[in-house]
Amino acid sequence: MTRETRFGALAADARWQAAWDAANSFATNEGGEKPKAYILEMFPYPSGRIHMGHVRNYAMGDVLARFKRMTGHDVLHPMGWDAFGMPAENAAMEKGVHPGGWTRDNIAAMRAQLKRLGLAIDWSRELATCEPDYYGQEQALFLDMFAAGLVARKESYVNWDPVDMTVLANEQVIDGRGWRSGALVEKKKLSQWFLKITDFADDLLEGLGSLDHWPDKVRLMQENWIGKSQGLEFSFRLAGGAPGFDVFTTRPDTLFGASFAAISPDHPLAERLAKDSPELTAFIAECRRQGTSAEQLETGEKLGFDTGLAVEHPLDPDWHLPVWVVNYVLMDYGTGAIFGCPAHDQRDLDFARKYELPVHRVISQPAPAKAGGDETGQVFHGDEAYVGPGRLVNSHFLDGMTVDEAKAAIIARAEHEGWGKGTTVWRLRDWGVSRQRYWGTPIPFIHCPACGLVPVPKSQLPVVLPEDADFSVPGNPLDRHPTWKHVACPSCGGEAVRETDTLDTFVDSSWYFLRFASAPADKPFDPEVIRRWLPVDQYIGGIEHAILHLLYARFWTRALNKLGMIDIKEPFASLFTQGMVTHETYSRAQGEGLPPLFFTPDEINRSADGATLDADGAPVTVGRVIKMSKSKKNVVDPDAILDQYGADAARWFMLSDSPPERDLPWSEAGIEGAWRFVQRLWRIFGETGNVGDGGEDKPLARKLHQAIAGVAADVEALGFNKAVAKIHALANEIEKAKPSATRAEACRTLILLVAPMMPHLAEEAWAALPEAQRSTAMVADAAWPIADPALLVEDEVTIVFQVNGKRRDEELLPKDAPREIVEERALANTNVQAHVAGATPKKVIVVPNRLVNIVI
Ligand code: ANZ
Ligand code: ZN
Repeated sequence: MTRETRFGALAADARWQAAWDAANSFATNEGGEKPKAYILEMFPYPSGRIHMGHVRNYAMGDVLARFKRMTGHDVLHPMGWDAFGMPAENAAMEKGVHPGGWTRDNIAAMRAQLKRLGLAIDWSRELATCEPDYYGQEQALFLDMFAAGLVARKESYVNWDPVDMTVLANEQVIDGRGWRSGALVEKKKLSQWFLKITDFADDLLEGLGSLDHWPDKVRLMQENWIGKSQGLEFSFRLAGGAPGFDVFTTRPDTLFGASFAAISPDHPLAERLAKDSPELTAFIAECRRQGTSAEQLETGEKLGFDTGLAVEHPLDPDWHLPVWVVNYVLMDYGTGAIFGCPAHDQRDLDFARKYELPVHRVISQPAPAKAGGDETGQVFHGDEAYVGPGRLVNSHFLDGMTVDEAKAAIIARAEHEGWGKGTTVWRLRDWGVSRQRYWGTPIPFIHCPACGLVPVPKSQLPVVLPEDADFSVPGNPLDRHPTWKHVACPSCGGEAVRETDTLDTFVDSSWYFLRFASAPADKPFDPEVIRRWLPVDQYIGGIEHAILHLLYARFWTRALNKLGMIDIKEPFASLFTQGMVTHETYSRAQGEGLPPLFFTPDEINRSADGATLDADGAPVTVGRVIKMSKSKKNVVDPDAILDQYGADAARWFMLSDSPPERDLPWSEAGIEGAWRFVQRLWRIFGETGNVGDGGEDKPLARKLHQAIAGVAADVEALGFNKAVAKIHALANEIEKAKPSATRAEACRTLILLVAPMMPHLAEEAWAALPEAQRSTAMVADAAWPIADPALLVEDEVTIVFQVNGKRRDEELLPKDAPREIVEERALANTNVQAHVAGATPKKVIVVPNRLVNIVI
């Protein structure tokens, strides 16, 4: 092969992608003997086109997968599609296309784009969750979970999105609005399917402790989401002695600071009282119209309705507290009722100030140092609740205790006197998986008027979605389909109807990593095969999945473990959350009341002092560097970049500039730089035959072997930008060095070092090597070079010479040289002598391998 002087990236990309395909290079070695490495990036939603965030995510995973192959692992590196969900159905409603056709077209387009990146993926394992061979097995698992008591059907208030006409999970309600439609969410009572994730609350919490290779931030977010709270549950009696209601508190220590009791608008007592009170009925309706997200309740306006009832304080029956119905008390947490202690709870304080209720301090507050003693006065001032530590005050027998001591004392007393008990409550709710949508996994149940709820027999799976559905009106097309839901009852044969709810798409992504490892036709997976591949060794994805997806996948893994289908409990041994790809924005104001008009980076001419629009040459406003998003038009299309620079430059840039967990600001200069470096490497690789006078170059050999070890360690730790820096440094050293056998060897080895990151360039350079210098036909199958340990240690070190603690010079000396020699060299140094000026040193301090300090 004659060697081009420039690397032709586009031709090389196509050539090697075809070669890997033809050789089946990245097929998983099922029954292999080597250690396994399961490398997984979160699978994409097939929205239509890949974006730079995908490129970054998949480039990272790919480097690791290729590196693992080179370092002697059987690698599983699959790809698939999280293919159910609303956007397909919206496209159906807006454009009249079928969700299935839309989705499959998108998959084809995105697959082609991903292939252009040259990913080392075992495409034979590709799956799409919208295909019956996948969701049918999910239905089978759902039935297994039902049989094991992990599925429940419950009446419950749900978040109803009136635009999408579907139920939303709490986490899909953002600021009281549907996450997708932006419509104000309403509360509605419906019979829903639930997965009993709360059965595993304790275990999911405890398991976090074992996830040493997960970011602390993600573990903390999960911990908060699970939300274990320990406290006291006790009952209030209505004044006069009639039975009242139970409350839950995490701060029983503040009981003497109570100033009211509050119940949720959904509390049975509120509903009972509302029967005789139109005002209360109206108030409750108003509360239901409001959002229910935690954030909204924390910061939104506090609303209350005084019922006129009162309860007895449990420690003093003559002390009566008014009972209010309050919007920030949720029915589905604790008992749906609280006592309010405004001095030490911000929500209660906001509420008390608004409705002019008493505010009593019961925890002393350390005063600022200059003001002297702690604040202990009973009347609490200001609008900021004190939630910090302190000793109990104004609290009878609790006075002087710490918060923890007082909690224990109250719980002991309540249990002794029989009016309350210590309890644990969880923030985690059972997972409502019902969606009133077409484009999802049909829930495999049948409602029979005679037999009730009947599971679809496994022999009748999959329950396949009907192709002909009508999307012309909102609502659930399955529900109004003329024939699909009408079936014979599997149990009595009578007329019955199918369940028309489909599963939340988070169910689809809760087990796909198992199906990648093993996908038999007749069952969800083969446990034997799973045993080999799971857990996933490295999972890589966005921080936006820190809570839900990861928690649900951890739950499914536990559920399947409980069913005896798998041995593990944690699906992802190591998790990495990568940063976003960002870009500045370009816009022009369009006048009052109108949103600004945004422009894409290619419509812009950017210079050091601003930016102009190519079309009219007039300036545009340069905005902040933010996540690339279609709405702000600050996107760079991966295809255009691949057309211009090829895959390797794009990959290299994605890996080089920022630590992978941080945001990566896209820049023209950055991709240009990557492109130039590709060409520079190509020239260096052309030097593999240039041995010059043939001699050995020890310093270069040392640099080379340090790079081999260093790049390996960095890639292993996902420190890609550091690995990139080391490769740059080695390239510089090679260019500086005179031709030699060592240099030729370094050029050859450098091909291997860049191979995981720039696989096309590496293949092209490898192929140009003489046969004898190639261990394998393709770099994709080559082994990572072995670093010579003897060359990893420096045998010379720089020793700093000081006189009276001031640095005067330095010299290169043999490592671990004897003290006398180091001292002698220091005293003989001319710069040192100039400062010693003939004086006799009082002392000579030698720090081995570091410095000599001459004290005169
Ligand atoms: C009295 C009190 C005094 C409280 C005080 C806090 C501070 P976490 O930690 O999140 O579990 N609470 C209990 N049930 C509630 C419900 N259904 N809706 C809204 N709030 C509820 O929160 C527990 C605290 O939140 C409980 O402790 C209760 O207020 C409130 F100085 O009781 B506390
Ligand atoms: Zn029946």
